[in-house]
Amino acid sequence: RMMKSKMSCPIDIDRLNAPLLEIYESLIPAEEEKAKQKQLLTLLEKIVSKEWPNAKLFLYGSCANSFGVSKSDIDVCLAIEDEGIDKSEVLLKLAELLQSDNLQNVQALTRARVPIVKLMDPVTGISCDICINNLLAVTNTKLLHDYSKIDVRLHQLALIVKHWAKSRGVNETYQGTLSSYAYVLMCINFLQQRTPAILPCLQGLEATYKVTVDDIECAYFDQVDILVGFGAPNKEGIAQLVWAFFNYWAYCHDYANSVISVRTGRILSKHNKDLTRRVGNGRHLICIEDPFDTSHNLGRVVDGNSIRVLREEFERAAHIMQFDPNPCISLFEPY
Ligand code: 3AT
Ligand code: MG
Repeated sequence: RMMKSKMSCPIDIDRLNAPLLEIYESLIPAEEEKAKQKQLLTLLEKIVSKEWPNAKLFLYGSCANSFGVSKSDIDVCLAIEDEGIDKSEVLLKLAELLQSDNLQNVQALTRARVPIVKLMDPVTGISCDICINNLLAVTNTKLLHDYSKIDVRLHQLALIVKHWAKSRGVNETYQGTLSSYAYVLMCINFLQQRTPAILPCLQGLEATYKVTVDDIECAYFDQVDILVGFGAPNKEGIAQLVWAFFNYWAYCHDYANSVISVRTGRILSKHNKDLTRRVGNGRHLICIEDPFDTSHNLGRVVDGNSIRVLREEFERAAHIMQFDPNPCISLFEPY
């Protein structure tokens, strides 16, 4: 594999700003979709409170972290008193209640890695996954949302990268490629690394928000309103950033030795991390540290075959951004 880290950005790259922004705008969900999500959440709250009066429902994932595109499913977390509950029993009971309230395609997946109930609401047409007490996901959702308020280029880059990943079939964790969550973390870390930096490291600043979830202390600076404008000294446009993002992952990233770390705002060396010692799975072909659960590598799903697929896709994208006369079409061509 040729290392082309010295590849320089095409001088006319800014011609792609307008068409990329047009694609970005088209990905943003309409206001009425938000209203429908609210409507479904209200219905679910009504159903749940009858059986579990003290339970709470939280939205998490792309419907709450701001990185949702139109027609996304929604992710809901049922927070319920932990003492002596059996998650499978709760899920089965929940499925029964949903079914009798006319929700469609209700399915309890009690043996999944993250056990959930799936459903489709025939009134709004929205599909939904409900998990139980996954409050770490609710907390990382807030972190991502807070990052998104600092500089709009994160929102632009992440929606474009997610759209690329979905179009190219590399957003499928069950096939060994990366989750949307992993791609957004890659975008955040990438913007933390620009010079001058476009994003700060929120976990490196004085903590204004602190919660302990599953024995993990989650703390960071969340008064992001005062950080708006942080990235202003950096004048890079979206086209240059998309070019640089793919160029980085195609030719510059040291897959064997580096860990992407939003927590520190840096790229760490694998040798200073416990990731390599984690039992049960020796493969760490790409390392993306979870910002709170730092023993968790979001790249652990990637195997010997899918790393090749991923890297070929990064190279394809970098090549298109460098040479293709019409990158905004080729980049998102279905695979
Ligand atoms: P889509 O728009 O649905 O593709 P999403 O942001 O909802 O993107 P996912 O469906 O991949 O992302 O995941 C839903 C949320 O679950 C995102 C994140 O808060 C949490 N999450 C996902 N994967 C992990 C993980 N491996 N570790 C911790 N939290 C995770
Ligand atoms: Mg989702």
